[in-house]
Amino acid sequence: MPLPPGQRAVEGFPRFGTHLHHPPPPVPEHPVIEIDGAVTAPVTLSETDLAQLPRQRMEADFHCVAGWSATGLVWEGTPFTTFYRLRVEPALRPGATISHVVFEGLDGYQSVVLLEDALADDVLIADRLDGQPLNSDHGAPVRLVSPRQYGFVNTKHLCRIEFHTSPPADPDKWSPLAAHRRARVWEEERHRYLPARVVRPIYHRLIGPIRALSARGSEKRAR
Ligand SMILES: Nc1nc2c(c(=O)[nH]1)N[C@H]1C(S)=C(S)[C@@H](COP(=O)(O)O)O[C@H]1N2
Ligand SMILES: [Mo]
Repeated sequence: MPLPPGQRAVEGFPRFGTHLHHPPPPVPEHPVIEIDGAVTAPVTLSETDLAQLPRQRMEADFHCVAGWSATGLVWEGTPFTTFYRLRVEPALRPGATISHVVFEGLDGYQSVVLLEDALADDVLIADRLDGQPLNSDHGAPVRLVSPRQYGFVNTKHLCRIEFHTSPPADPDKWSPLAAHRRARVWEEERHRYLPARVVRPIYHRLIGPIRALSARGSEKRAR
């Protein structure tokens, strides 16, 4: 499988992200996913509720916007489409047309995704990686996996999903690193306003420092 434009394969699968100076958030004793937004009433799904949904196993590469790719990962979980049809659609306010979805992690991290991208057939709410339960570096207890979108879409430690009928408030709007709203790796949609060839070398240079921070965050947990 060739890599998308501007990506380089790395050995293994590093822990990475913007909250890396912190250790990964502890997994609650009884993890839940809250469903909120354009619903008649918020819904809380337990692990048991999730476990009852159909499951899928998928091999995929993982592409970080900074330019590294981890290859041949095997994920298992519930397809997001299935989750949406079975658990979200019945709870929506009558007549609500969803356009955007906000995925939030236990560390406060958020990604905003177009519903149309979230409904792609390879998007999973994953709880296993390479045959093991997800560890805390990679998003325990569950994470979003959307392999055709850059890593930053793939929210780890998922605890809340909000469904919106218009673009949600955007804290990223004036950030110099404003992420692309679709973030499709094969279209190289890295930055919201700047062309990929401009940001590629800048992002590449961020990998080293960010990985150093990540290792510190993981050590803090181990201690
Ligand atoms: N909750 C949470 N999810 C997150 C992040 C984060 O900091 N916190 N970082 C994102 C980024 S930028 C990337 S590249 C991937 C990295 O996933 P990994 O740590 O499993 O390699 O997670 C994404 N999801
Ligand atoms: Mo990333």
